Amino acid sequence: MQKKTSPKTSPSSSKDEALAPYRKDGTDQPLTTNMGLKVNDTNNSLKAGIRGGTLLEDFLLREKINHFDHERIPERIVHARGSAAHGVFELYEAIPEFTKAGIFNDTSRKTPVFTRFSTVAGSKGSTDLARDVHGFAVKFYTEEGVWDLVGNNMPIFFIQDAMKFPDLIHSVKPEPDREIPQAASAHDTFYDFVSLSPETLHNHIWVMSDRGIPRSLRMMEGFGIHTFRLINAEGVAHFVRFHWKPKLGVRSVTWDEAVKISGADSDFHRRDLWDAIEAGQYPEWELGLQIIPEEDEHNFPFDLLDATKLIPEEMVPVKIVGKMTLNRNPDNFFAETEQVAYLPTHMVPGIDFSNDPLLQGRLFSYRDTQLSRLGSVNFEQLPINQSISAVHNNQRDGHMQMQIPKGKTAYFPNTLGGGCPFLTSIADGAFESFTERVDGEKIRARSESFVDYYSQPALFYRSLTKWEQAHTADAYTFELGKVNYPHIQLRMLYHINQIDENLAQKVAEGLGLEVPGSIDEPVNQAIGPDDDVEKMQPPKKEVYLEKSPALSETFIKTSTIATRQIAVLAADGFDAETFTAMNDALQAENAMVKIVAPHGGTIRCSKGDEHKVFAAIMTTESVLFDAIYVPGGQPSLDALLKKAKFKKFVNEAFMHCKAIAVDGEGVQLLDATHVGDHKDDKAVFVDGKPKEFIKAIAQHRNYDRMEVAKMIPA
Ligand code: HDD
Repeated sequence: MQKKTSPKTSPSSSKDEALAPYRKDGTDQPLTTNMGLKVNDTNNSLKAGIRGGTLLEDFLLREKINHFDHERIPERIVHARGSAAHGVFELYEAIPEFTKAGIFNDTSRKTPVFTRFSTVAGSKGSTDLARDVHGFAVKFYTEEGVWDLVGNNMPIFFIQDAMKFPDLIHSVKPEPDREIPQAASAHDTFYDFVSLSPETLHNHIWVMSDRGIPRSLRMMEGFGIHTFRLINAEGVAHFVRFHWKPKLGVRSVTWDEAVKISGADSDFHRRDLWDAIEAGQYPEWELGLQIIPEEDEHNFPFDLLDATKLIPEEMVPVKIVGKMTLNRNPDNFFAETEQVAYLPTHMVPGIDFSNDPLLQGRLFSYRDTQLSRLGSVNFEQLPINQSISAVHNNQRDGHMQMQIPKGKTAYFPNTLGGGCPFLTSIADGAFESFTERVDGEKIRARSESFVDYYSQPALFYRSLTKWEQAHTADAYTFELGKVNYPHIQLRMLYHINQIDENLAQKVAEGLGLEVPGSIDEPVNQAIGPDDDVEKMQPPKKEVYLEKSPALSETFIKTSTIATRQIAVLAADGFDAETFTAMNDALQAENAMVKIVAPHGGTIRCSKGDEHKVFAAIMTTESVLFDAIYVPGGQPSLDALLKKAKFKKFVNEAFMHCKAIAVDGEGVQLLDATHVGDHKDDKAVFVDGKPKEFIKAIAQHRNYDRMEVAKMIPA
């Protein structure tokens, strides 16, 4: 057999170019059937007489309806609700000492990416504002093959072993008898499961915190969660955890806003991502690595293979190595966002798995699920899923085979095909699994090193600011308040008390219950009937780090207000001068300034110029905006004061601790609301003050106002 060597491939550097031949554009084209037959009527079926029955012969009718009847595919079993965008990953500095992966060695590359964000529990059409973990899946089309980093916006997961995944998901999905509730964890079955599976408590407290309700998909961190491996050219491995750090900082909405946004605009996140990219405001995340030498594996007070534990950044710093920019919206939601298939097994040389038992199970699940979702083993031939590096192998046929493999041979080894496609040596870039030494007895059990369920939720809670803690306590109270079984509420209170006694006390008060000192059921259902129950009971929490500032949303500092939505409340006759000064200042910072008026269409300023109204007050809500500005002008104020919803708009923004600025007569609107008594608030600006207003918007909220805000009935 002839020995071949790897040719230097020059794959298309751009996924965009690779997708081009698949794009279809009907502009200036005749309407045809699927066979290219031109059509002169697509409105009427073929009938036996003008008022007669439709003929079976009507193949035009049958083709059109038959295709329509089969337009839907099953939604993802989890992460069904999602939004995605194309972009690029650029490396800041090569790291050959850690990995031979091309993507981490060549700073001249612009690796195309396709990134999909999602919620977990809800259906495809559910609200974006569900309190939930958010998926953060990145497909890197690298020159060596596709690498998928399929992560979430939280650095840990609910469970430690993939074996429990179906149980976790069945418990959080709508209850099977009544299919209620949609896209919500606040129900009996979820808390029955969580309270019996204390390994879930860490991810659970993250969901209860503001991280569960992001302001924007562009303002979330992302995490690969599991410990992976980086392998360098010498075959030396380091453990690694992947982090995405958003340039816009981490920001959230309040629960009250989330509930209201779900009604006002349930596509809030999807629209926000789309609009920002269309406006050229491309979201960016830096990629960071926590790198741990193999020999340090056991130097932590937790197990690196346990996906319910994070590695505090104070223990292992995050090394920033590159940047992802999302710069192009998909052309077609179904073809791209729906059909994209992320597989943790889409891996490239220089990166590898660890023995994390959650990751190991995922390695099976994702390929498997595409069969019921996309319907064929050929799903990787779909344009969005194709690699930009050449694909040749002996896999053949199957539903919807799109390729026409040439030649006689579809097996290896062969001589009739000249030994092709041929094998590549490791030195020439073939994938090689890390040669880890494995020695152990076959065993179906959980490692004792995984049995610590309270230390990290407690660390997380201790590391939050006062207002983050308050929101978290409210979220527990809300969620458990929806549980109909006191024994489940009590089991949860028992666990929360192990995490933090003050937190448990607050939640218990809200529920009207006492925190129990003990509970009857064994609380560690990770164990089986044959395990040593005593040994595997959750121990008390350990404090190995008092606080990890990186766990608070306030950790990533940012002063930008780019893409923040500013509502200008105005009507005919608003003051042109002060409006122009404020508008110019906000636009200069790339904020999105939008006039909300008593009616749609246009309004005129004091100079007589026409200004386009973004929304009539009746069609929008305060919760959809980040800040409010009210220009002066008596005729404008007279009109605003006649509609009560403008007052509600302002009261709500104040209650949600947002920045509010007014100029001149604009103060009359404040005086007609609860803000009138709080004009000295540090994020309320009488007489404009664009600079200070901008600073306050960048702070996102003035939570010093929290206690006052609680008293506002909005
Ligand atoms: Fe998963 C989808 C993230 C554990 C089984 N998962 C899915 C998506 C994300 C994650 C972001 C959506 C991808 C997309 O946008 O299409 N999943 C995670 C993370 C996990 C995790 C961060 C733990 C660290 N998942 C996990 C386990 C299993 C699955 C343990 C099964 C044993 N996940 C699936 C799935 C999905 C999926 C059923 C549904 C759709 C898909 O795969 O393509 O296979």
